[in-house]
Amino acid sequence: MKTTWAITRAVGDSFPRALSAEVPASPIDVPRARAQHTAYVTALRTFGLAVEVLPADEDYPDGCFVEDTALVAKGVALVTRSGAPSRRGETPPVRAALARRGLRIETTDAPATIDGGDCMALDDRILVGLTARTNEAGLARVRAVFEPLGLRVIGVPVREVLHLKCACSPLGDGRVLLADGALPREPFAGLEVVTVPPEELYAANVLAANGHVIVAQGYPVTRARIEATGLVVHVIETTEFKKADGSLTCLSILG
Ligand code: CIR
Repeated sequence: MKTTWAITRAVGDSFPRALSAEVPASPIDVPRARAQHTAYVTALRTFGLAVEVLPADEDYPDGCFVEDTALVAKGVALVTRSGAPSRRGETPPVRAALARRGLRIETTDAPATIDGGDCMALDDRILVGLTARTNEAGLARVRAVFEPLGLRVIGVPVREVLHLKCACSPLGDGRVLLADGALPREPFAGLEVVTVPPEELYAANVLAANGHVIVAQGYPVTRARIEATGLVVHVIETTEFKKADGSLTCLSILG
């Protein structure tokens, strides 16, 4: 299915205070993060997408990781309630942008928690990672919203990584990229799987749309395996987002 738009959110001056599991070896360089974000937005535009860049809100250092705020499929946007309490205020401008696009808006209430990075929407199913950020009540909320629309919703236990999509991401047309050995294989049944070797785990998160794929710089095996499928690969530096446990899908919501 053709992707026509993307919502992104600018990198704020407060980005160095973003959540991260470990203190990075060097602090986040905001101008460099902005240059990397601009390269990402520019690439999305060359894929034929209308890209909206929402302004940063300095109260929310993680706001550029806009993927976590909503799950979009079949004309519906489920606005999430992050498992990270400091991120729960990020949703209002994203919700408004999604409503302007004519999507039906659904919401998430306590005790459910969902991070969009735990949700992988494919043509026939949505995989939902059960993590420290997304709980069983969150999975039940995804089921309640999307199963009536004909999508299968499958819970996937996730260990070792922050979000489901740290270990897998859609490539389009029934293909997925999957870190070797990181997740159970049953939820991926019927899909063409391209594997990522363990030493390139970070590269398992790519952003795909309309036959194009953005891959993080520095992961040659993954890049070659994706190129071998015939998809057009664009390589982008993501060093500053990696310092805050982010990568490529997390920087946009697509529809
Ligand atoms: C966080 O811990 O929430 C952010 N620092 C990183 C979120 C990355 N999001 C994503 O991969 N979907």
